Amino acid sequence: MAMGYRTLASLLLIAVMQGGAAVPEASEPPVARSQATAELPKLIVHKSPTCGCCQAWVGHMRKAGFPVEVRDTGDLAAIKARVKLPYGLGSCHTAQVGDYFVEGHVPAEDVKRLLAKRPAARGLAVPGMPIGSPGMEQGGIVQPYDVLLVAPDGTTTVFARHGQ
Ligand SMILES: [Cu+2]
Repeated sequence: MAMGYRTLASLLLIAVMQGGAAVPEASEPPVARSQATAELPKLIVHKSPTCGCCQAWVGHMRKAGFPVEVRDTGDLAAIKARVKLPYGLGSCHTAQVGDYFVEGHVPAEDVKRLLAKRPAARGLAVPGMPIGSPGMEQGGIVQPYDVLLVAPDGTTTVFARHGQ
């Protein structure tokens, strides 16, 4: 092994210090923030009325500039079926932006990149509720997680990695 653990750890630390908490797939230019923020479409968030971390995620998205409409519901399963969320990718809330779904605690920056790239896809998903994702903050702990891009055929690829 050419690179010791310590070296690797310090490289990772440098990456984080340079603002590289999120590692987008290679070869994608960063989204021009001002442009993306100026034209953000409405985000519709379906959630149960008692979900606290859902509301925290709504706050995260609003802070990032998204106009958010919250729709409380007792039947999230019906929403997930309607937007064609594949089985096993579910989380506590389901949002819609344009023709895409945004399932779970997806960081706003990834939704912005989705809207800038406009890939043929059903949407983005963070299955479960990873600690440290937006709306799931607990101290400084970040449980590494992936944001998945769900293709029109329901298969997934990694859209962004966080917490690594
Ligand atoms: Cu949650």
